[in-house]
Amino acid sequence: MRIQQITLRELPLPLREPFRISSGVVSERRIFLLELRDADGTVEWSECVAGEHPNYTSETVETAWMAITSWLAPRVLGVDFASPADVAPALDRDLRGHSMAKAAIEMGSWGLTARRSGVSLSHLLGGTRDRIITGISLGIQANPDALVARARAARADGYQKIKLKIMPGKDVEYVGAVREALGPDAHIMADANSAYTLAQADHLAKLDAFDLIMIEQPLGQDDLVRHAALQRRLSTPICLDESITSLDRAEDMLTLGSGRIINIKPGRVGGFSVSKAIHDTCERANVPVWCGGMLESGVGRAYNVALASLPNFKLPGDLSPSARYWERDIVTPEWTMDSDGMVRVPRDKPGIGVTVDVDRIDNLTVRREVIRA
Ligand code: OSB
Ligand code: MG
Repeated sequence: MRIQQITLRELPLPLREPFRISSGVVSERRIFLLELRDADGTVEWSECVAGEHPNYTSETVETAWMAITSWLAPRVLGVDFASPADVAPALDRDLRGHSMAKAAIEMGSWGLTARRSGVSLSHLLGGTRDRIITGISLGIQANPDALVARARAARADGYQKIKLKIMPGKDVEYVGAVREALGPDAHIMADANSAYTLAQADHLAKLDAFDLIMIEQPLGQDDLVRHAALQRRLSTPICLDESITSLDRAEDMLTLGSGRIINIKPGRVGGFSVSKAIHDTCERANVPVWCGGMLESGVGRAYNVALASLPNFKLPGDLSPSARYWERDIVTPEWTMDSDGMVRVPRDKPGIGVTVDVDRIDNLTVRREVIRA
């Protein structure tokens, strides 16, 4: 593989409804796409999942755009890579941070390689699943009744896991109302996006009463030590999201007992090579993983679906179908969910398995930059 040209594009895509987490709200995603062109003319698309504001990680669309154009793209353009596994080390050498920017190129290299080889991305990664168990992530609502209504609708749609965003003041009462409404068999979890401190451990322990499958990232975004202390006080398993930024941090979690589950988002850890390494390490340690989401368009979703087809992705992913997010997605076919809450892995199609609707993207694009070898 030798990437000759990378085209960056930004296109605003309004969410069907605003998505609120403890640290902020987004109503319109700034979708950030890369189009990678190989020396042999093959093209594949990837997505940079950086946010509008630095409220989830420190990266944003602006910082990622700068990192890719100034530092990262020049490291891969015109360079022969025997394997996409060689791309991450080339991007990481003496270049700290910027994981989502790196991941957009690194994952694109896997997509491009799959496309060139005529195999599906899932096959190239070593995936084994044909269908992914699917969950939904419900944003913070104005009151418990509004959340219950959305949770009921999600259950009726077939989602196999319902994740409730929480924050201080919108937690025990909200989660309790959903458990009460859906009954004891529903798979429910909560995600705090770092909204609590260890001083609130007694309060968080009240969530143990609701038999949640996990609580995601209750404490600091870079914390492992306090999560270990909190895990000793909770019966509910802690799942780490923000805190796991590398294979080292995943190993630290296992060593310290900071959690029992990992949400792998390939953008957060710098791409597929690290995602696979975390997956393999967790598999050996008997720790299940699942694939999180960043409100991706159908392009980013293709990468998440391929990753989630690896065997230790044992829990439902935040991989909802296109219609949960968008009036209309930018890929054909759109991502759909079967009535039993499963998303199909396009293992019979080359590359990422969906086609980008280029005419539509051209109309939506508000910023474009081409970089050549
Ligand atoms: O914490 O998992 C999170 C979206 C933006 C930032 C952080 C998170 C999320 C989600 C969305 O939960 C999941 C999805 O894409 O459906
Ligand atoms: Mg999360």
